[in-house]
Amino acid sequence: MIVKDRFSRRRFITATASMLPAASVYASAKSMGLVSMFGTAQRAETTPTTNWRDAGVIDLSHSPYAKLKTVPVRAVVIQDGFWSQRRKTNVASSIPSMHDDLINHGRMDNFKRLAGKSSEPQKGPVYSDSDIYKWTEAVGFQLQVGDQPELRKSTDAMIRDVVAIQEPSGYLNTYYNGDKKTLRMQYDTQTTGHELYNIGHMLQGAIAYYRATGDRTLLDAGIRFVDDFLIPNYGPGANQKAIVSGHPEIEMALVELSRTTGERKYIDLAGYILHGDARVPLKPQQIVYMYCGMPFTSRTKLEGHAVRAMYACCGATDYYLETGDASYWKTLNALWDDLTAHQLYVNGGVGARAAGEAFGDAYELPNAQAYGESCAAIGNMMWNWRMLAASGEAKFTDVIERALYNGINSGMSLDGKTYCYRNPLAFDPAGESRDRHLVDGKIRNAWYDTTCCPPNLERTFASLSGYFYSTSSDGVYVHLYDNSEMNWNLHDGTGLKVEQKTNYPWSGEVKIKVSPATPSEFVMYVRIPGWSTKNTVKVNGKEFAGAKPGQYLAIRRRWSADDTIDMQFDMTTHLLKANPAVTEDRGRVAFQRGPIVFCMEHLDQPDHSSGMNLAGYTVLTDGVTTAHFEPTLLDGVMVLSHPGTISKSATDTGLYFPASTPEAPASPTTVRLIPYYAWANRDPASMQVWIPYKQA
Ligand code: FUB
Ligand code: ZN
Repeated sequence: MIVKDRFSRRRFITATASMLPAASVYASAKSMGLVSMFGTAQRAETTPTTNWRDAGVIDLSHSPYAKLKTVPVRAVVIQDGFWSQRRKTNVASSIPSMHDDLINHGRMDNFKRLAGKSSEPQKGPVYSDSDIYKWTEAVGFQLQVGDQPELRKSTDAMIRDVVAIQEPSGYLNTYYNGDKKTLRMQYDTQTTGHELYNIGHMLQGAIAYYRATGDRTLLDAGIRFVDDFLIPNYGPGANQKAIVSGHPEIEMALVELSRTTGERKYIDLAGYILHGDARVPLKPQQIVYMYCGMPFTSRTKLEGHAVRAMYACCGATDYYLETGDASYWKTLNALWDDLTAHQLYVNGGVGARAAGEAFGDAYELPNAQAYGESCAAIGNMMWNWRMLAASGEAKFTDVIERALYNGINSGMSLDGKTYCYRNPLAFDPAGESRDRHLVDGKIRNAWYDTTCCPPNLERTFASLSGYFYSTSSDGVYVHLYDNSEMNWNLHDGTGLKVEQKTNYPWSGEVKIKVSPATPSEFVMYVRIPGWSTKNTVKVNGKEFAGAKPGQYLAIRRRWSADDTIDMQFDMTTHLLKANPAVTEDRGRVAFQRGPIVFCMEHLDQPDHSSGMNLAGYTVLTDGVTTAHFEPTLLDGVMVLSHPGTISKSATDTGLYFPASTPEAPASPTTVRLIPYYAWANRDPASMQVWIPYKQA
């Protein structure tokens, strides 16, 4: 049943409510399925909303089960330091070049054609509309930190072209038109067609843009889709058609829509979708792959398509943050344990298998074959951000940091113009035939027809300042470290400035200045990273005890202007081993210094011209790693040097030979490592994160 009337059902109910007795309105609502969906006629239950300028990356201001509240993206200015270059490049290069790529690949023509403004055919896959919406979200976050009139003008024009094709029913999608119109929201389409995935991204883009500008044009179109098209026709009611999200995304968007509008019904709808509706005929493998279609709370492990699973976990955590449903929290923690015990790459990436872009079995973490899609690492960070908000526990921030500095940061080239779709942990440019994401042996490309990752990276970097801090009922949490200034307030309204001075992640020294508008007692929760084994923390020059790796250190006192916290984290380079069940990492180590995971690129090795490939290198675990900063290399990176050996090239032995054959002597060498995020920014070269070792 699809509503075709020009007069929407929402407006019908609103209009008739003033004319009819309550019982008649209830009967009208019941006939539309609203009663069965929500238990009572559409509830007028609303929660207070936040001023659009004051909402964070997600708005947890009124979320009853959020221990931590988000701080607006605009309240934190990231100054010159590690992230500033990336963020400048994002706005100067990535967002504009992606705009041109989206236009050149027909993503806006898809909308214009339906408005009679283009004669180009439909281009791109079923999820192409989401490319525009994710890019709009990146723009929205960017405009939250400062107006850019030209960018605003061109985005406004795109938004006008998008909303122009919304049908009177509220439906909006460029793909399911013409001879495909009859396929709309069919069960087969729901599983593969991404209609609700597109709308989820539209809502997220619309909300970010609204929080930047106060402009509701796109937001109102998203609301019309949900209120006029979706809710009246789809849901659990006997006269409604069931929903399966196909690619989770709509769930978290609906919860954010509820936070933005104060309308409870969107949370209920998210809950219904997360629960799954048994009326949709699904095969067991679809339920695994799509990570939806059965009660979320019945999940026991991460499996199926990695981005789908991560987005489902985001939606489920959002649902928990609003409802406090304990069965969700239990499931989410079990899944998180599965993530960190079995599925997480050392670079914070997830999703081992190219086939189905999927999670593998426990400990199935291949290196060269790793899929590690940029979107999956971003989904991982977004999920952990929500888990952190629910709990205040630093173990979630450790995962955010691991993903952000490594498996996400690697996704965008240093010049911001090309992107990794996959983020493998070993690479051989000669492997092109095996990898559909390589073009001319290059893993970074400006455009993919499935271009989900580039705008996802752009929205992440544009919103980064919103991840630095949270507030709680008793103070402020400091999650991430970089030169920055926050101007926000405590929950009691006291203005608060927090300034950071640091050379993190290259150095472990962080100086924080805390300046409340008036002297106040509260807690500064400073994060002690899990990798930092020895730590010192001083408050106004005096040692403050109790810092433990992987925890927030609570510093409660009466703070007054210019109070200081000085922290020194332990930047010893760690050689990590993996659980022996990770077969590809057996006999190998990875290097991590601070939050940065390192890798070898062949072209950095002193002997790289001698014809040996990376497989010939070994590091000596009793050797001492030295770190030195190279300001002109790869935009300025710390380079590690570690004693090792290099053996004969592979061609010097046969494929197989008796184990009793004496090993050919290996020559001493120094292995040079660069940060993993910076790999593949020069000529194509072999790369490896996990390196064979010899233990003394
Ligand atoms: O299906 C939409 C997006 O395309 C997914 O999230 C990515 O994994 C890619 O397949
Ligand atoms: Zn992607």
